[in-house]
Amino acid sequence: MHSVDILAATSRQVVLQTPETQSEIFEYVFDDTLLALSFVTNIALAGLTILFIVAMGRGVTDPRANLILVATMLISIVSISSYTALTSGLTISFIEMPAGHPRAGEAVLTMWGRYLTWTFSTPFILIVLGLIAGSNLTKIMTTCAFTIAMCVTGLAAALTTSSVFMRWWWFVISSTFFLVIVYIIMVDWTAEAETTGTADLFNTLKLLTVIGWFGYPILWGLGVEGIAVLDVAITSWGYSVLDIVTKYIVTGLVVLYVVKEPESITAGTNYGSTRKAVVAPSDD
Ligand code: RET
Repeated sequence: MHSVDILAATSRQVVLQTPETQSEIFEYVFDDTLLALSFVTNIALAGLTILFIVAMGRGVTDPRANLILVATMLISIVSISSYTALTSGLTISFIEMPAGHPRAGEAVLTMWGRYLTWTFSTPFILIVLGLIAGSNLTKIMTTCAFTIAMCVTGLAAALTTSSVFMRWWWFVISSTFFLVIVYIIMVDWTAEAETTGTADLFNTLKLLTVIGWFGYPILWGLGVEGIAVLDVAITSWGYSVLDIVTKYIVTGLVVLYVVKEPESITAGTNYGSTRKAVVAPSDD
């Protein structure tokens, strides 16, 4: 073979090994059926969850109950966008791992869009939990700020290529923020839910959330971002299954409770009004 042909063949192989353009990444995702299914399943589930909330929430009149329903819907709205971005290859990159990483020097598929979009979805999960517990604005805002910090530093951990130490240092920072959230859920909100009268539902949501959320850093550590004992498709399915528990199952339980508009979560027509005398118009 002519040396130019050999060169062309070799470079084609390199392109095949490390997809770079968005369309190459798109093709790569669909060549791996398991990986593609981990995305597409979640698009379908997020869509169904949105329809479920709309169908179930039609007759709800209390503004606080509606606020909880809108917040649950936003979790799935972010999710459908997040998984669409992953499927299209927009938020996936092949990133070269630094020396000391088990796959050092290799370009590894990184679903960085996951960490980015959790920044927008997890605050809504916490708003829902905080409202169900009957907590105050300060604590709800605190958990939202810490989850944003956790996700952004998690994104930094995944994208850092200068040194393995720095990747794990970001991981430690992110985990510290995570523990603040766990503390507020386990201590403050658990006690508040008791007083509010929502303890039954809250305790179930708490278990699903706290146990489910711990799964994410564990997967990060075991997957290609961390010590790389799990391959990309398995890691991706791991995250997708955790998403099913922490988003759609949590949403389902919340919606079934909230649509009955029990006194423990309602607040009357004046709730959230920005003017003193404005109340919702009555039906008569
Ligand atoms: C990372 C890695 C760095 C350390 C920690 C993490 C935690 C992530 C969590 C994500 C939860 C996501 C959810 C998404 C639903 O849409 C970023 C993996 C602590 C807890 C619930």
